[in-house]
Amino acid sequence: MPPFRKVLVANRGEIALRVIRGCRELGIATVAVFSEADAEALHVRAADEAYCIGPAPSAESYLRQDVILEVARTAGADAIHPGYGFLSENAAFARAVADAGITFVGPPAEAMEVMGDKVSARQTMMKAGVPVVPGTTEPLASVEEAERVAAEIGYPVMLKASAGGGGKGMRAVMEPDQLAPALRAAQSEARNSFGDDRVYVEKLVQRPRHVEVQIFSDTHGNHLHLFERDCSIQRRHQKLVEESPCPVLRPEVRDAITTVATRAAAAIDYVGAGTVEFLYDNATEDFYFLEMNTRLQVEHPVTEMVTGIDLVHAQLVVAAGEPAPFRQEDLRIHGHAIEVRICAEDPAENFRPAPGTIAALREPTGPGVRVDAAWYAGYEVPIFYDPMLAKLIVWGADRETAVRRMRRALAEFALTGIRHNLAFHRAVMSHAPFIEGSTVDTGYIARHFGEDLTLDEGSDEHRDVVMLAAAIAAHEERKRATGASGGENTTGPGNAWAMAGRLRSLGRTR
Ligand code: MV4
Repeated sequence: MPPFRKVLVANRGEIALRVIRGCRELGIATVAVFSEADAEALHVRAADEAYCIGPAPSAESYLRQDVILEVARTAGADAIHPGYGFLSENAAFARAVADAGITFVGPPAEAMEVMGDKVSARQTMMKAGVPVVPGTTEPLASVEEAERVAAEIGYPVMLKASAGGGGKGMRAVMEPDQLAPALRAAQSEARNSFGDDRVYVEKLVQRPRHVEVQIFSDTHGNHLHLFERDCSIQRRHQKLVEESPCPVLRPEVRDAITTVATRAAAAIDYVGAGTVEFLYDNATEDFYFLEMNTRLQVEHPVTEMVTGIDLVHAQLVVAAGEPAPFRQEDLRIHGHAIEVRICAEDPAENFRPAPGTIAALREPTGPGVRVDAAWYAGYEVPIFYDPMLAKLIVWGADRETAVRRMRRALAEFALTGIRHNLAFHRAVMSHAPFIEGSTVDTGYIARHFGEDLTLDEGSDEHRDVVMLAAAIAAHEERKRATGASGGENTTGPGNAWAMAGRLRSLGRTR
């Protein structure tokens, strides 16, 4: 018996398609919503029903709570799955959905509110015995107070905006005479960015990893975890590479951090899939609560690959009031998984978003490879939304195998017509410090690729060769599909690979 008869997926792109697939596998009918810019999107084609909810800008479509609720009523949806981003952590929307007698596939609105406010999140965690970075939660009232508190904590310290997020309004202060100017700078940035200049101070965790724990709770008081993910490779606070398990976590530390994460879930009567984020100190093995995300995350496939659990199936089952479809004692980490986020960004232009139309596309497949994407040759990448188009996830019996497999999959990937960051990911997967793994921390990209990371796309001959082969293959496939005349198919897909090999060898002889 499916957990629901019909589910509206209030999202777009790869996550909308991923949720639609999960529903279909459980025998649940699906309703897609789309903006005018997404009329030709794959998630629209994949759903059983689809409704246009407004013009391209998110504020006029994917964030229009009233319109989405109206579609849910009209279509007779029993539940709404929000995906990530958009309305996924909007407490008012979660309440409005429940008030309409429709199930919101996610946590209670109260849990979103507690975790949505940095101060209440920190206070709730401290009460629950979850380690937080030593420092204050109350905003600093004066430079004198800042100097006193910083001296108590001990330098170096980190100034943070109370209304902040994603690194805005943050200043590291290495010694006392830098504090006053740094405080003024942090307050000014916070005022300009959030209209709120409150700033507090914490002990600086130097060269931290971003380690997060996948948690999963049901309405029967079960608060479970599905181990951790290391998401330290970020650029301007945007994750680019994620992996599980974290390459340096010892079993005792894994037990401690996952126990603390499930304690955090229990403390707020959590329900559904969530993530507790920590700063992990490479030097001391200490970890400190950063924030809790009350939604399914972009990088959830990494956890699915090492645990064998389908997190969307589990979300739907638990949202229907059933117990979690797995027990903690049955969960294990099997092997190692890595995910890279493929974005329509121009590496030669400091990775600014670079939409366009996909000309040819060849996704890698083969053992241990998964691509979560909602694109096709001819797809016009809209300018209105996040530039992340797809995720390439690989699984291997151990980390070395997973890295080798990621290199193989990235080499097979062909994507022409738009600028993208595949070359960056290929560089990381061939980069000794990443392969060795123990020195990776949140400063990895800045340290090895420079603050303003740009790559010379043209330097990747191999990519061009594979692109050429894929474009020829796509041309041949179109010719065959249209029944165009032409002798023996001499450059079909298989031959394109052979051609790529020949061209590659030419490349090597140059
Ligand atoms: C820190 C920190 C070091 N020490 N707090 C960045 C954004 C926000 N989520 C918290 N962040 C940090 N807080 C203390 N006390 C270093 C960072 C940080 C970071 C954290 C996680 C992932 C990527 C990061 C990149 C730069 C800085």
